[in-house]
Amino acid sequence: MSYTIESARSIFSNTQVADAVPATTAMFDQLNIDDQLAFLWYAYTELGRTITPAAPGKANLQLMEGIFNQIKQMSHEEQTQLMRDLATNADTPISRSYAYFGVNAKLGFWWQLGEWMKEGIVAPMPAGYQMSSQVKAVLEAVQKLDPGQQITVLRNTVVDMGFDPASASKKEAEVINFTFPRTSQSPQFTIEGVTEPTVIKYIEAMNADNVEAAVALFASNGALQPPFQKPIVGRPAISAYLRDEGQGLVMKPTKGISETIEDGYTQHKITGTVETPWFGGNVGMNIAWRFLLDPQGQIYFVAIDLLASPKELLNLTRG
Ligand code: EQ3
Repeated sequence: MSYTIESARSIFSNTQVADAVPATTAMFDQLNIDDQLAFLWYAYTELGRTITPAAPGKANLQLMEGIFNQIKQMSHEEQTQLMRDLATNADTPISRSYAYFGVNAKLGFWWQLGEWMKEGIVAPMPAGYQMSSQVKAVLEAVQKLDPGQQITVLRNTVVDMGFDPASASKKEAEVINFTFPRTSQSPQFTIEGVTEPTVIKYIEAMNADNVEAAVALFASNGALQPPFQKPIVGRPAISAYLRDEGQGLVMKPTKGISETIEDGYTQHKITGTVETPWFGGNVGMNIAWRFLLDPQGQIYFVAIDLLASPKELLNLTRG
């Protein structure tokens, strides 16, 4: 039997992923625009407290200085309109620039606006604002999630903002990417039950921000499937994706299982936690990597899943 990317997606198919994340994001999408912005404010005032203060980085924020200067010169009404425009994907110059930010630049942009809202430099939440019952319902849904799932909901909302006329034609050079310098050495890890060198080299490369080394482990037609997304196929696309979203992550896999299947293919499921540079050790996301290696030991497919519960870290059966 030979594999297709589509058939590879169902290896270890009994893995329980955090479906509550897309469900809660869908609830958020139903809110009207002012309720969306209010929800984000309240969610952020709770979750934002655990953001590592150094995370956005002065050098990174400088990349957006031009836009920040424009925003600071706007009236509060104009600033509020800007935030609405971003959230409604309206076609405005700033909304277009935003679409060319990498994911972490988008988060950093909002982080700065949030700080300025606290200081009154950017329009704060109106005094006397009364939360609608819809906002309350989404906040309650978010409170039920584990912290790794909560920050994923928050991140998804920010990623979907801005006006992007042709995302497919985005060139890597045009994207503003943040970098997260590592303050400590690469984390040490041992994966109980897995000795496959490709898997170990992948984690080592990612923990050292060595995207080139990580991408070289993929077959030329290989694919990487991020949580709740479709597979990204081919080395150039995987490389662009990892440069944008894979930087500064600390991956701590702990357990796994390896199996030889047909025609020399092997499959490996490993579980553990992943930390983003935004929250550092304050939030450990429960993650599974499902690898399918071809007979040459190259990565034909890897799915990264955000798990439904910590119990899923122990689910290493084939399913
Ligand atoms: C200003 C305010 C508060 C109000 C305004 O009305 C609207 C908004 C939007 C506001 C601001 C909100 C802010 C500042 C929100 C900030 C949220 C942050 C910093 C969230 C960060 C989340 C990061 C996450 C969930 C990262 C997850 C990464 C993972 C799971 C990576 C996994 C990977 C692995 C393990 C691999 O092996 C390779 C690929 C991949 C990258 C997928």
